Amino acid sequence: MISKSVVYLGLGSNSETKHDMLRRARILINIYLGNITQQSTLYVTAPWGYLDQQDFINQVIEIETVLGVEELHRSLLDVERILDKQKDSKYGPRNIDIDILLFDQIIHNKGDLEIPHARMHERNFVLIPLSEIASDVVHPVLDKTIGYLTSICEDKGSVTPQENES
Ligand code: PH2
Ligand code: MG
Repeated sequence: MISKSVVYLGLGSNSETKHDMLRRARILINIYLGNITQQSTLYVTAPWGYLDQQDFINQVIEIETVLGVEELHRSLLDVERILDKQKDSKYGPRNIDIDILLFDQIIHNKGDLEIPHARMHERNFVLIPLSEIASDVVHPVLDKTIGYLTSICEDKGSVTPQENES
C-alpha cells in the first residue's frame, strides 16, 4: 500500500472568469496532484490586504496525494502555469491562486514554501471554508483545531457562501 497524505488547498480568484478559473483548477488538481476528497462551498469574499479590487471567490478543497511536499509544490506551480496565473502585486488581483494550507501534520519551512500557510489563521476567507470540511483538524504549529482558530479569528472581512454555483 502506498501511503497517501491529506492536503488542504486554498483556491482563490477575482478575475472576471473566476468561477471558470476555480472549475479548471479543480480539474487540473485532480489530474496532477491527487483526488479531491472534499470541497467546501464557494464563498464570495471581500478583498484582504489591498482593498481597492474586485471581490474574490474562495474555496478550500481536501485532496489525497502520493506526492511529497516539494513534489506537490512543483506540480501546483505547473497547474498555475497551465492556468496562466497573472498577478502584479503581493495582495493585488489574480486570476488564480492556489495555496497549500496544511499537509498532514507536517511543518515545512524551506525557500519560499511555508507549511502550514503562514497567514492562514489570520484570514476568514481561508478559515471559514476550511472549517466547513476540516474543523477538527489540528494546526500543527498553533496546536489548536481549525474550528477553534476560526472562532477566535479577528478578521472582519466579509465571507459569504455563494448561492446556486458550484
Ligand atoms: N488573496 C490574496 C490577497 N487578498 N483576499 C481575498 N478575499 N481572497 C484571496 O484569496 C486573497 C485576498 C493574495 O493571495
Ligand atoms: Mg494566496
